[in-house]
Amino acid sequence: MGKTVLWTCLSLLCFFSSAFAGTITGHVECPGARTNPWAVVYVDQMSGREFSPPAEHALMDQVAKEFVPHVLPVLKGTTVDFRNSDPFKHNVFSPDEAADEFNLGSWGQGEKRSYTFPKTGEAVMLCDLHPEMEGWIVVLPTPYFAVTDGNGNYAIKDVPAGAYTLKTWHKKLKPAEAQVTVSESGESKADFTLKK
Ligand SMILES: [Cu+2]
Repeated sequence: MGKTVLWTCLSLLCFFSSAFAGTITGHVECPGARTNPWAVVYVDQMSGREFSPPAEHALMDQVAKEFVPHVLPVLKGTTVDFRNSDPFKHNVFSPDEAADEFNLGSWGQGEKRSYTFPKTGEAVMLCDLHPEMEGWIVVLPTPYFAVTDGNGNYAIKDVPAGAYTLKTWHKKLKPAEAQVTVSESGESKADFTLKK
């Protein structure tokens, strides 16, 4: 088989895999949220499918005594870089099981330390130098997830066609779920109203 044939096959494969993928969009209503509610919407475990974590690291920054972004969803096995962008020291630790109750230590401006999240679950990120700081890493079973924007809207792109359970995560509100069917083209919709 010549190179041209191989490239044609690869191109067709790319074409079909993108053709049979859709977008899930919707709105998440969060009682009490006046700005971005920072809700996560994700496709739950797909039967018989395991996903390789991305080679590229995710980033959680520390800027003006805040974890940025406030909520970072990642696929299980993803390595997150924790960067300090402030001109003073920060620490990162988590009391949660999903982060193996780590304490990464303290470091100065421009430096970063990394951690690979081995299991699904939520983990709060805290800084023992600034008790007001709080961020969240949400470790998920599939790469199909999104965080709500400032209006509570979300869009999960490139989801392969199929029927799935969609779930929500919010730091204070109860999880909700919905069944969704992604067609071979176009958009599926799922709105949620979360409860306390
Ligand atoms: Cu700090």
